[in-house]
Amino acid sequence: MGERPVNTPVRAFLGLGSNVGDRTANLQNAVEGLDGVVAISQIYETEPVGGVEQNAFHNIVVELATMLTAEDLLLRCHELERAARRVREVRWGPRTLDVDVLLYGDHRVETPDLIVPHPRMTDRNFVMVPLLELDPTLADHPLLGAYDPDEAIGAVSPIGHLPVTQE
Ligand code: GSY
Repeated sequence: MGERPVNTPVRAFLGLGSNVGDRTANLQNAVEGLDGVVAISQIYETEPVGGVEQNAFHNIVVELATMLTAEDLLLRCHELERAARRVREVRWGPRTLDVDVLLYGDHRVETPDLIVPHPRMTDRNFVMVPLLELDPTLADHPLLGAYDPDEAIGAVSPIGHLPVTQE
């Protein structure tokens, strides 16, 4: 895998989703557990993707300046999912919190546990719409394939921002 340059933070993007319980609170709690948050997209209410009948998701994308390696960032994502008391559910089914590493700078990562860029991200409007809201130039990211909103799956609509957290 590509390593993080020593002492230089990496610009990483995480995709977060929830469709069980208080969806916005689940996202807010997760964001509060992250270090190095640079920007947070609006919350989007999104049509479930994956074929299982279930509630609409709330999705956001978060930009980080992180000193973690990609693998440690993935471990942090898993900790946040555990903290949300996520239980291992039906594949593609409902979940209190899902946190995916979408991009890790310009690094390609391929380990048994993690593939970055996230392999299906350009097929999914619930990922690409909040990502491009944060930085439209990411449509030209060297490691991403073409994104066509009309070809990608799942309707999305913005519903506002997470409550601002006071330090
Ligand atoms: O891949 C993340 C979990 N997930 C989602 C999601 O976050 N949003 C929508 N709209 N559909 C989803 N299907 C799965 S699985």
